[in-house]
Amino acid sequence: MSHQLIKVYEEGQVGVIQLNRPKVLNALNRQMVDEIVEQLEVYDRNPEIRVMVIKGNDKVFAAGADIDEMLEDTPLSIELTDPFAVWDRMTLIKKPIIAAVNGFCLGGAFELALHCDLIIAGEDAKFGFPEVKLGVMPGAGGTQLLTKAIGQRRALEWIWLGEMHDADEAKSLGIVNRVVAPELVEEEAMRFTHSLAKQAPISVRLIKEAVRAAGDLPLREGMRLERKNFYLAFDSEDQTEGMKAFVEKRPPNFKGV
Ligand code: CO8
Repeated sequence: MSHQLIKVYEEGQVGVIQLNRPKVLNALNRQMVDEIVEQLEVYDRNPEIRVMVIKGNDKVFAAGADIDEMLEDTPLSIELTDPFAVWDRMTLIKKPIIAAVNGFCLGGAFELALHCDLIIAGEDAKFGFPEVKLGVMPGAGGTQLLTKAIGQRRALEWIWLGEMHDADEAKSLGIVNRVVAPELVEEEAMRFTHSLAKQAPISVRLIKEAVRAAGDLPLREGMRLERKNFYLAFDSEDQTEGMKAFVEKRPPNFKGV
């Protein structure tokens, strides 16, 4: 698949997607979002890939949706083309997705990072939803994902005021997992993803499904799903390997089957 607005490469079992419109601070136009989601789906189907990373460059993750592209939109034009529907497909990705964030992570880009399972950020990262200042609002899941992450009152404050928030604040609220020096973001993200790629891949995806369901399902249904996934793990060779390795006092060698 050829890409124009993202770069794609693999490092071992980690698939990396780099946003690549540096002249406009990686502003996300519709083609770029389509390319990102299509590549995530390609990696999700590729048995050689166990974890994915989405990153910007060392100065900026992305400064939000492409404002120039939105200027001509009318209610009917976007109803008919439904450009944000592609975001639903991101919620169906089964393998882990890690966002590596330097610099601005605003608007649609913050939504992209919130759709990821974990965020590793540099001390220079700035998160926020400035849409209110443009007379609009988040449209790719921001009101839902931020609210689930930090609760209604704080989410309203962030989205109403449209201010930028630094990485330490985002970490203290549970939005960001790890904060490191700006020049170490990539290294830390790759270190993390390579160690995650060593875990049993079937366990990792079953865990993702169960944990993500906790945000949507009532407790009893969530527990039912967890139990089913636990039972399902016993159909994998990796379950036998993991338990055998423990008994034999050696590290496991997981194959993802
Ligand atoms: N869209 C288009 N172009 C942009 C964007 C953007 N979001 N952000 C920056 N650029 C362009 C600038 O126009 C400028 O281009 P040029 O050099 O041709 O003038 C270039 O990038 C560099 O930007 P600045 O000169 O402004 O750089 P500064 O360092 O002075 O400022 C800021 C950086 C503060 C990040 C500033 O660029 C800014 O405020 N950008 C807009 C941020 C914003 O409002 N983002 C939200 C957009 S709305 C949105 O995301 C809705 C989401 C809906 C669903 C998601 C769909 C993908």
